[in-house]
Amino acid sequence: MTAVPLRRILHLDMDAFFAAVELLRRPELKGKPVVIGGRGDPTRRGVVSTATYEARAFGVRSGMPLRTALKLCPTAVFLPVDFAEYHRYSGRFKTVMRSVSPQMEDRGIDEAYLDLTALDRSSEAIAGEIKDRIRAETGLTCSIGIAPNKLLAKMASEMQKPDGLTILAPEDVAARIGPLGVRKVPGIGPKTEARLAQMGVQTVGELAAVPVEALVGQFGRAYGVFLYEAARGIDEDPIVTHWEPRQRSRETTFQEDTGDWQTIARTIAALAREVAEDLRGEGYRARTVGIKLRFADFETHTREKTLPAPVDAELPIRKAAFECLGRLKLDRRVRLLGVRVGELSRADAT
Ligand code: TTP
Ligand code: MG
Repeated sequence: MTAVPLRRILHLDMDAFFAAVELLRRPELKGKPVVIGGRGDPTRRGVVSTATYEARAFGVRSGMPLRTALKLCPTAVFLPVDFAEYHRYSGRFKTVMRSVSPQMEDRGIDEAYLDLTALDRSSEAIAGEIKDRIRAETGLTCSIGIAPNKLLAKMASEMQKPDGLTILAPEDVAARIGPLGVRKVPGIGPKTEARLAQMGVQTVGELAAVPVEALVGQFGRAYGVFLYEAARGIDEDPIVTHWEPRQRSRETTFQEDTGDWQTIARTIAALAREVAEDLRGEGYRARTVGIKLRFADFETHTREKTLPAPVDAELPIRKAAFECLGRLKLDRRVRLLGVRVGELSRADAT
């Protein structure tokens, strides 16, 4: 058996995010119950996106109808959702995180993971710096959890909201998560909670006492094993630093400049095939195909074609590349050729 290296994962979650952003431009509302949702009119249809902690004290929760929130807290101020503004702030706190380590996993508008394993500063120092810089650059607070994996880090960031910092050392895990209700485990929702309750299981510690066979029998193999491991704080999910590429290209510089049409044609075909393989390997399709051609004197030309529909097959990409090539006058020796595809979309998107 190979030893799994101990990781250090940080999870950051912004506090009352949409509401906190709204308070930045309406500081007079600080300390008051404020509810963000829909068009901000509680007499019309819409649900609560989030609420300040003052409004939560009245029982207001994300996802409930605005009307219900109004009944629970008639004195609350209701404001409409302004996604564009929240996205701007989301970009800012993630820029701070990425500057600490590029090993960041974006988990949506108000949370992200960061892999600290390779950093040689203490968890406290890193968390302190991130909090200070986010506060300085946005005026917002966040809660941070640091633990040996993503599952535990996310549970830790919830433990001391708002403006919290919770560091779970491996030896503390059982004692810290055992007493929590099973709903505190990311991946356990209300239905699983209810089924576990029927089995007499309310806490993570009680879940950890259930044999894996019993969980697999109840919930199926994949989810049963997930529950078994989660109850022990086991999670090997890696950080996924995925980002959506906008284009893919391949190019090649000839060892010697060439004026030979056969060589140029063969090269374009080979580059088109490589680009198509890249696309399929990464699960994307492209809507545009272009070529780049640099002559021996470094004069560089590009041509691009937009396809009627996104493609990831070699043939349409090669055809389009040759069409582009046909639109260039090959009157000098060529130094470099490239094929580029753009306007990428996920191949699995409909
Ligand atoms: P959360 O992080 O769940 O909530 P929060 O940031 O408002 O509060 P907390 O301090 O407890 O983290 O969600 C982040 C944002 O996502 C939240 O501000 C609004 C939005 N959201 C919805 O629009 N609908 C929902 O049901 C939830 C849960 C969140
Ligand atoms: Mg949040």
